[in-house]
Amino acid sequence: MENQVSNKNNVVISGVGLWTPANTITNEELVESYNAWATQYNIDHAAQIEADELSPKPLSSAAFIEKASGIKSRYVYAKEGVLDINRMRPKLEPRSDDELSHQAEMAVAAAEKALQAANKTPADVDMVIVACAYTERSYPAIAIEVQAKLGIQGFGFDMLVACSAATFGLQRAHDSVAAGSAKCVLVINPELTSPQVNYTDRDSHFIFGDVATAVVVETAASCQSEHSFDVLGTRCVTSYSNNIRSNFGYVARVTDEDPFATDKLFHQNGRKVFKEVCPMAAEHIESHLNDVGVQVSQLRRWWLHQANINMNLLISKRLLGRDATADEAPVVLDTFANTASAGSIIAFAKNHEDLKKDDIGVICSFGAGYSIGSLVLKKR
Ligand code: CO8
Repeated sequence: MENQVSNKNNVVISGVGLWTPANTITNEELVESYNAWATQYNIDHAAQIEADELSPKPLSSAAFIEKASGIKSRYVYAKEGVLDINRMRPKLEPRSDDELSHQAEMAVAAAEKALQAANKTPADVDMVIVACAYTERSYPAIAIEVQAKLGIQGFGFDMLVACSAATFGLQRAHDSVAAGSAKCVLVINPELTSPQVNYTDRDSHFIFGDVATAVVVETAASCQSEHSFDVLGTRCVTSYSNNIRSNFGYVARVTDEDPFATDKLFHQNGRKVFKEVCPMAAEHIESHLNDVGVQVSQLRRWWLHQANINMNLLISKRLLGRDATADEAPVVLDTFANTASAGSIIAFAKNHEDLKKDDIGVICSFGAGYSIGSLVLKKR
């Protein structure tokens, strides 16, 4: 079933912006710090480990990380603290209520680039969606803070859909423009993931990076961009799963739990996620293409979610019957790692200007929830 509102306006994507933090952490740096932490832990807990009361912490390996995930390095908003074995988390300076929040700062930087690409100014925008995996506070919405900073009239709101936040946000933007409730929407994904990463968990310490992306969605009639895309269709689906979870939340105050305990950070059953999500994503893309009358063989580009290179290879191979080339399904995981909902948008930002008129591509995200979102785009 197509998640489509009746179209009053033709909707286009007219600009995309990518803001990349200045700091990087390579696999080697991360593994060296994790292994030093694990070794110290094992020394400190030698008696309990000997008595079988505790398990020793296993060592990590840069070679494993690259082979299992395709990740070589990641960007982080703040590097200080992450590699310090007495801290194992980033160190951010708190900001007062009168200062721009960290996430709004990231969002504004990406939004300005997207507006420039779309040849728009804040005066053209009337709706701001901040869509990401976490927001650093509940209210006022980060989107409204961004709206104020950029001087945008209209309205804004935040939405959280983990790795599918960007595509779900783009569907909200598309539907609003199609229905006429907004003329020009900024969908921004300030993915500040590092505060939620458990850098003492060997299975997940390497997965995530920080980044911000932004996309401008508007009517075809108002578009003045050099590179724009008709939105042929959007589709979102969710199916409940506990296999990717973070229990961090405001209720911890009254359940008397440690708000930063291991289960409050990102954790997953990665193998199960891999096995269950790949077929779901492949079927999702196939049926979406089918419903908008596009053959898989017609796809010029796949801007896929960037969680794991082997997942992307499997999904595209299932549909194409062969491996997709790097030109067909670009990978940004090696340098960005998994950036939650921003991954497919980074792939789009870095790989869309070469498409020719009428070339067709698909943006598809998949992740926690489970959630899957896609947009089929045609170059104008
Ligand atoms: N170093 C060395 N060895 C390791 C390491 C390591 N770092 N980690 C695991 N191993 C070992 C394991 O212990 C295991 O050993 P053994 O065979 O002896 O048991 C062996 O290597 C294989 O381990 P796995 O089975 O865990 O390894 P996989 O090959 O399955 O790869 C992956 C692990 C990379 C995690 C893989 O399963 C994967 O990518 N799965 C998909 C995960 C995914 O897409 N998740 C989506 C999460 S993102 C999301 O939805 C958004 C959440 C919101 C953002 C959160 C921000 C913080």
